[in-house]
Amino acid sequence: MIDLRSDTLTQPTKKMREAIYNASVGDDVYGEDPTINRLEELTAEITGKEDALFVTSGTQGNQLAVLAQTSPGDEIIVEAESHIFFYEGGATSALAGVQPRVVQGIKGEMNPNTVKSAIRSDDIHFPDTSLICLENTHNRSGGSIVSLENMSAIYDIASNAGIPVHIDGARLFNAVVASKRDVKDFTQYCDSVQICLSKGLGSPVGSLLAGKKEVIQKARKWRKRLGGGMRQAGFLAASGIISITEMVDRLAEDHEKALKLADAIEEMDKLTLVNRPDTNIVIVNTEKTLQTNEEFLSNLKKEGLLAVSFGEGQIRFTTHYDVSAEDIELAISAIHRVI
Ligand code: TLP
Repeated sequence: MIDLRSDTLTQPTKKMREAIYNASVGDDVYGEDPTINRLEELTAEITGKEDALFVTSGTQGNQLAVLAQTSPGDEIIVEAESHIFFYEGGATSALAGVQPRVVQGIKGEMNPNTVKSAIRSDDIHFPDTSLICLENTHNRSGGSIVSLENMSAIYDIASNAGIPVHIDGARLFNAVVASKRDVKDFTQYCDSVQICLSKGLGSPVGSLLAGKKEVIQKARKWRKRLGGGMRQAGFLAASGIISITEMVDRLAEDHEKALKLADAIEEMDKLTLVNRPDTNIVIVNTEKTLQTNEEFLSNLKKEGLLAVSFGEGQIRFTTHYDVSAEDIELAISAIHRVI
């Protein structure tokens, strides 16, 4: 079975398994796990931030960023298709007690002027705008890269208003590799950033939240409150260190595989490419096949290919470490048979 449902499906590499086996560990709630400490230091260094925190998942990292930088009753600005708004079970409201102010973007980019006018003025009727969230790459826009120009313009507006900016950088390294830039070129335009180790970077578990010391200190307390204070979790961090030191450059291969798939789909009469992939996600409109998503996915499965529904009439294919260039050829043949 060729599994293009998500890049979360990667299995840890042999080197990761060895590092996990050999990791030196300690009780991280006491701050005594040397492998976690190393991973957090490394992340702070790479992102140019004062401190970093190892967390269980991307969702936890995003939610800790919200919890650490807002108060109940505040408003946060989020893009309409962002993971924080779309896929995190309403957690910003359920946990932090903030309400989302939704701005529709184009390919994940919010218009800076729209963001500016969404910031609340000082009025007794209004909530306080306390955080602006960006997502890069932007998942529901097909892994599109939010440009540095867009980030910089929003960050300027936010800074002038005294509002912090958080990046959901679950796939920030994909943006870094595809645009041949440095991580700090992106993270200079935020106050906190969440990066997933368990997507294209191949680790089994874990994300990192980086930011100012005081923000990370608050996030650490919130992580504990939420039961996320893990003990000898250096076993997981050991794999994470391999992810950020050895698995980044190879993301370019995932991008090539996505382009190859997109090129083939573009030639198919009954399918329409929703996006030319910037990175590793290909979204396809299947309406002309007259198959429901359920039918289309089940027919793909019969042909040995897995994908996911991305709204009725749309299917997402995500490339990753565990699919080879030959698998992409097989996937293309499977799609041909289904349409
Ligand atoms: N995305 C998953 C699903 O939840 C949709 C996927 O398969 O793409 N931010 C972004 C941009 C993400 O895409 C995801 C996961 C997360 C945050 C959450 O990460 P986890 O799953 O570790 O909580």
